[in-house]
Amino acid sequence: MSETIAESPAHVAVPAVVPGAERKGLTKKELAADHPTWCPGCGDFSVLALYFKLIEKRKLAQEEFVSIAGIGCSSRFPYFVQAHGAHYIHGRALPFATGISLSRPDLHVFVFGGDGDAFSIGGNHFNHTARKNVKLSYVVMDNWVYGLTKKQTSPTSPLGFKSKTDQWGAVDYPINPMKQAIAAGATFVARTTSTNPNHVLAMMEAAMDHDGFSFIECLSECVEFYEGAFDAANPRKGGMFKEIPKDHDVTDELAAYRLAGTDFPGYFGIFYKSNKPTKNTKEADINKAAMDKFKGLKPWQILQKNFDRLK
Ligand SMILES: Cc1ncc(C[n+]2csc(CCOP(=O)(O)OP(=O)(O)O)c2C)c(N)n1
Ligand code: SF4
Ligand SMILES: [Mg+2]
Repeated sequence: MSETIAESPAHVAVPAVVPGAERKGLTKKELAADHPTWCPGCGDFSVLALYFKLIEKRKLAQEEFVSIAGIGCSSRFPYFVQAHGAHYIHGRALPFATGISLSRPDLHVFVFGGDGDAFSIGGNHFNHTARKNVKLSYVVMDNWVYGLTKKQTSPTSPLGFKSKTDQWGAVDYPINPMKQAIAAGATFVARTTSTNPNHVLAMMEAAMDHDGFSFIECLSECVEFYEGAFDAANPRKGGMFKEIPKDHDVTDELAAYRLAGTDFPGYFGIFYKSNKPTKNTKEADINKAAMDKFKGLKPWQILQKNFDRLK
């Protein structure tokens, strides 16, 4: 009998399954699906490479995690991961991922996307997923522009940014993702930049280990439509990478808010972290109580009980 469970296309490496053998962690080669279609030099490559590293390092098996995204260059992410995932509707990745998180608490749910996806069309979903404290990790690859649709102003574009929608320069005040996440109720709020791989990996690990809604803003340069946007945060380009001071109390919401108000390039690291019961655990309790109440009944009897109650 063949030792592989499925025939796979030649370019996709599926690990052989040997009955009784100890599971080996996935390798980068096994995790890589299609060749990424991003422009050469795009910051998103680095985020993908570090995600592979995270899966490899934490020895996650394919059936233990899922990668979800909305629409945008950054949101193409799940296409490039040989595992479970979905490239969903623009701005709607979080509600879709919420359903997965609530119904499959055994999975690590990772969501990826861009600043437009997260804060424009998906702005409300961002706030509500944060306040509900759904257990999932959300990495926003912030390039301060709409990349896929070729240079429109995004909610994080700085004032004066010239784009196809602001020919004379952006006039609308940008949002501050750290402040927005903290104010919305996110229980893990961090900031990193794709040009610092060790830091990105450390933030992803901490986010994955957090029991709640963990949010990371990862600066990720769009070399095509906003070249040099983050040079000031990159020591190799003469900029500064300043980590959050060691004495910062991550449970102090006001201190986190104050740090988030520092002018660009600002600070990098974990701004805020708190432990609050998740929507997952609260609903699991409710579900269990309901199941106990209807124990031994057939589905139609449960329905009948509900109909009777509505009479
Ligand atoms: C409902 C809907 N509205 C608009 C679009 C067009 N659209 C696709 S991606 C995108 C913005 C993507 O920007 P961002 O999320 O920042 O991702 P990036 O491409 O910069 O990584 C827009 C407006 C769409 N696909 N669906
Ligand atoms: S357009 Fe920008 S964000 Fe999109 S792949 Fe190219 S460099 Fe990356
Ligand atoms: Mg963008």
